[in-house]
Amino acid sequence: PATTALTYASAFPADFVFGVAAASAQIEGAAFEDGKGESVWDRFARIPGKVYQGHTPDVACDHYHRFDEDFALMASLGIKQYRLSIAWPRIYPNGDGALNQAGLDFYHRVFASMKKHGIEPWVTLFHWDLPQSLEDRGGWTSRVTVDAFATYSDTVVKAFAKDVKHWITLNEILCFTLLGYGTGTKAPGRKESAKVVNQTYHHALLCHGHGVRAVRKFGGKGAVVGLTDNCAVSVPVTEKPADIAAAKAWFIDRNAQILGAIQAGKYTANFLARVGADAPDVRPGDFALISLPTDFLGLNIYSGTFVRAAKTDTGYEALTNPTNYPRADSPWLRLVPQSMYWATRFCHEVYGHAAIYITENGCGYDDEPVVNGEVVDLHRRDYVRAYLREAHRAISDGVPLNGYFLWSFIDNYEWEDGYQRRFGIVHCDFATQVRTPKLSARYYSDVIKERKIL
Ligand code: GBH
Repeated sequence: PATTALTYASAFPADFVFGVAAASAQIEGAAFEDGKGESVWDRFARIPGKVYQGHTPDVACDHYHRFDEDFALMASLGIKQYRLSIAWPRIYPNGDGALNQAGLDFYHRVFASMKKHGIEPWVTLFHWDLPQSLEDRGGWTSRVTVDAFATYSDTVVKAFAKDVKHWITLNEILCFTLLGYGTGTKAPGRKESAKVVNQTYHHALLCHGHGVRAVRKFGGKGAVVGLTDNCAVSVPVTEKPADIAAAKAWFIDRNAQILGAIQAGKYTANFLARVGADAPDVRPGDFALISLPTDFLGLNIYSGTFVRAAKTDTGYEALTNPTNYPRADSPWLRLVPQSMYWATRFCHEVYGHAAIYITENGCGYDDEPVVNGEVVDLHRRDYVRAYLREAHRAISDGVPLNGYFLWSFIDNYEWEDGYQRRFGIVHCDFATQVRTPKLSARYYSDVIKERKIL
């Protein structure tokens, strides 16, 4: 007998935001045009051995010159929300000091084009392209960067308040601090002590606070602001209460230094006990700024760690995935769709944000050739569908998850992996700059149109 059931075709709420995301250094190119200053990634890419085959962000997707055609393509796919970032070195080539009007003019053109194509901007103030001049003065280890960011964020929010209603302060604080100053695998490639690294993310937290303050002061009516965090994600090995409780305890411990500190308005006792003498130096007034109320929490969700209940001090045990656990070509990107459900649910339960947006979710693969005018990326279609199902499940269980941005709109400069690793739903031929929407773009376009999982 026939069945008409299509359980997972459940609809998303009418106001659920479906978007795509990208970042300035990864797509714009024009790295030295119209007065843009050098960024730490422009410098880092030229250090031999740091980036795959020495690839640089010099040209990337040439979005700087092609944004209008890119927004036309976005619109043709039915995408009406786009998360982008502003390149700090375009606005202040030296990080502070002289303002570069040509940099502001570029983003005025970008926002005008988005408006023409019916696309709403979600703007990240900082997505890793620190002006090299600030790095030369200590970078994230120094309060000089915090003061410079305060001026930069005031300038940018003031300049674009008419065009932008959704602001994100910083992208993934722990990523650019731990990997930029600890392991040295991202720009600026430094290997500092734990004490110094901890100071870098304290400074980044202060910048988050300055960003929030800038939006409150200059954002105008209806402006909202939040942080985008790459929270550590735990997934209970079974959905029995004991494993869920263990996964939640791990989640609280592992997210203490960013989300925990913002919520508590201080570094928590547990966290301070863990870092001991390496605790960041905190000045009076720091946490008043850091814990300013925000309107939403942005989460970049890609993968997760399995956790189960155990007879340990903490009551939990985190498991290491065996090498044959399925993953994308990025080795860290194990395919764990349930991370979408548990990350948003634990964030909601632990921190109580009024609204959560997935500001990134996606997967990277190395070989995705265009064959007969097509890229049949069924692997990405599967990934997106599986994670969206878990997003829908979170909403059904009462999590205030209000939107989802797919990373990324187009293949781009994947940091130390260069142009080798492709995250786009649109293929970019970096030699010719020809764009080809992949099968996943058509799929996502249909999902957006019908507002349900197809
Ligand atoms: C995002 O970070 C970024 O925001 C975005 O710019 C980027 O293009 C996208 O992901 C895809 O990578 O080297 O084993 O220590 C994703 C979260 C967390 C991924 C840290 C890389 C380093 C793993 N990142 N992770 S490891």
